[in-house]
Amino acid sequence: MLTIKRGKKMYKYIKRITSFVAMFAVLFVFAGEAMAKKSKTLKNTQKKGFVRCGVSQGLPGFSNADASGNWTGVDVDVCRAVAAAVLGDAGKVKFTPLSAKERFTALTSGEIDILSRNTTWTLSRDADIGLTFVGVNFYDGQGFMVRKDSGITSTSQFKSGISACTNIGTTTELNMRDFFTSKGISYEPVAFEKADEVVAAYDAGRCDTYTTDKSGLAAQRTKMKDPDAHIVLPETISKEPLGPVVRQGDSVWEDIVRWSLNVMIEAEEYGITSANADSMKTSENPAIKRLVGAEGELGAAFGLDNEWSLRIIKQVGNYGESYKRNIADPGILPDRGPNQLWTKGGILYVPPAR
Ligand SMILES: N[C@@H](CCC(=O)N[C@@H](CS)C(=O)NCC(=O)O)C(=O)O
Repeated sequence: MLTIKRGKKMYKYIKRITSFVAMFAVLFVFAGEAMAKKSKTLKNTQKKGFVRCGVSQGLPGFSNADASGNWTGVDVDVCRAVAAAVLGDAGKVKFTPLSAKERFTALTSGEIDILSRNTTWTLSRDADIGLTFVGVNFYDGQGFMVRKDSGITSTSQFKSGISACTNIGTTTELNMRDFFTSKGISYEPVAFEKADEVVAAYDAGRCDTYTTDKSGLAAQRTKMKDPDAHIVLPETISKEPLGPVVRQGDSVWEDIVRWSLNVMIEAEEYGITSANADSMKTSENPAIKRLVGAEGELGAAFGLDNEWSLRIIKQVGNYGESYKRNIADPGILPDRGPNQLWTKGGILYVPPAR
């Protein structure tokens, strides 16, 4: 009797231990899988074979399509850099043109995976609406354009009753309100969703001033009937740090986009260009060797190979090359201003890729 009882107890004991072991084994496998799991966005991007990138509806120098639908610009280059890193080909990007008003919903709804469209990093955008800003690819500020023949050379000459053309769904609208309110000037906003409508309205004389990011003024001016008939006033009324944005919740994808941009900036800092990147593999400088994948394993943390950053530099170029090609050479903003490296008097400063 006693032996049977003892046997039953032992059986129960063994059963309990076995179920504990099984439970731990399952947990262990799940944890291991979770750690090895790639970013969901990265996985989907690799499955689709292209990066889904939201851009403007046409802003020369930043994101602009030519007659055959080829997109160029510094914002475009951020998406091309990610494509080079994760797909091996900077050309594998699908661009979705978006108005300022549409852009955030396109990202949060999953229509695009990167928003790279002259978008200002602000607290409420970063914190409130499911977005994460990954860095700054252009430091800007808001300005005003007027017709030369208005005789206005400074915003200090603005008077109540002034009409201002602008885009809806932008920080521009908000800054403009703050600016005029703080100066006690009553103004008439003339706002449109599409940037081309804003430019056309201003160009047709429907408002006294056109206000947006200074980069936007310089870019849109190229579309006007007589660009030389207008001036951009010297004052800058806001901070507009423009940068790429991703959806909240995929930190690996966020890191990939952040570091793709950082690689372009750091490559310029170390003098690595699309032309010399391969030869830099034998550099004496370990920081350079890491950036061109000849030392360290920087790609492993993202689930990428070790040549991801070399491909960015070879296929897209460093930040300076991108700026020159897209913004300086076409004469949009030849002077880099704050968008110069910190080592050359600007404020472009990225954490080290190591
Ligand atoms: N940086 C500001 C303004 C962005 C903006 O949309 N600006 C207009 C005026 S330059 C624009 O990009 N237009 C181009 C387009 O809509 O395609 C923001 O993030 O709200």
